[in-house]
Amino acid sequence: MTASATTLTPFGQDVLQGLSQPQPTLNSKWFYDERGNALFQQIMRCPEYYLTGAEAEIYRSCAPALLEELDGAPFDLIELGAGDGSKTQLLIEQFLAAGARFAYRPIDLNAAALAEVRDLIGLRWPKLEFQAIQGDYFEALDRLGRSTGSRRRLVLFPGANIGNFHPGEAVRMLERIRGFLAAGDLLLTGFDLKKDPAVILAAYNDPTGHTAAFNLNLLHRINRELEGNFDLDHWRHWETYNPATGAACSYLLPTSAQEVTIRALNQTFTFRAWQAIAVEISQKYSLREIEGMAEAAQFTCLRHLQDARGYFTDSLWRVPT
Ligand code: AVI
Repeated sequence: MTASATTLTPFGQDVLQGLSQPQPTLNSKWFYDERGNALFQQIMRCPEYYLTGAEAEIYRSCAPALLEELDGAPFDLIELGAGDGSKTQLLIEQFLAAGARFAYRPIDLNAAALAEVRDLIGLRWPKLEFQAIQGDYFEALDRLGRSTGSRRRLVLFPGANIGNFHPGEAVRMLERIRGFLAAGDLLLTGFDLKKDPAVILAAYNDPTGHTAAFNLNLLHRINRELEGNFDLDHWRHWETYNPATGAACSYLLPTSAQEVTIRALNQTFTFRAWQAIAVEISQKYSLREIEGMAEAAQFTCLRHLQDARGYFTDSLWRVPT
């Protein structure tokens, strides 16, 4: 008998649903358990994974452009997915040096990451108004409430996290964020740009194997948390990039036929040799496509802040009056 969906954790429910589809799928949002977070930190240090360095370069110099749009008014700096907060510290440094009046309110699912950010901020800038909000983006935004417009909001959505949603879902997500903002509020979103496919493929195929370990960790997680018996020696990470659609996709491939029992789901899944499990999309965009998304989500695209190589953009949008 299949485990009833109501007795399962959200992770279990999602795995059951994903692996039962004709094209088996696992959602990349489950990558980030403790080991997954540590592996992602290693990926961000890989020279091939250019995204982190490119965005840090942008954050190091983008404060004047942001402050100009805020017109000297006090504001809330809300960050969706704070991670270790290191890029945002680059921004905070510049905001404080320019005499800006603001509070920093990072949102993250990961309580440990938020505690680290709180300690860091407390140490460097003890007088800065700070509120960490733990939860998924919308739950946390709900807790903050809708913008009243009396205090401006600058929302940061960094790290190309938007790329982990299919383009249609991404627009719906941006529309939902807009629902928490008032006219004049700003959204700065990190998008990875279309470029030489070889550069993109190398970023998701580092020779040290951190990306492979990161993706395969999802099967480890199923084994650990849902009593699965995936045999990791028979699974491989595989990356593709389609320059026509801009989708970089990760798959997990069994090198021989596999029968996998997941006890918490009361289910056995069979996989033919090389039958892929789709695990992640990392969508790449052109500047034009980003402008189209801004329009579709009813924002005004103000400007693209790019790194010197033109690999990445943090696109600045405003809620129109
Ligand atoms: C978090 N996210 C933006 C990363 C990306 O580039 O899609 C996750 C990642 N997957 C493999 N490497 C990094």
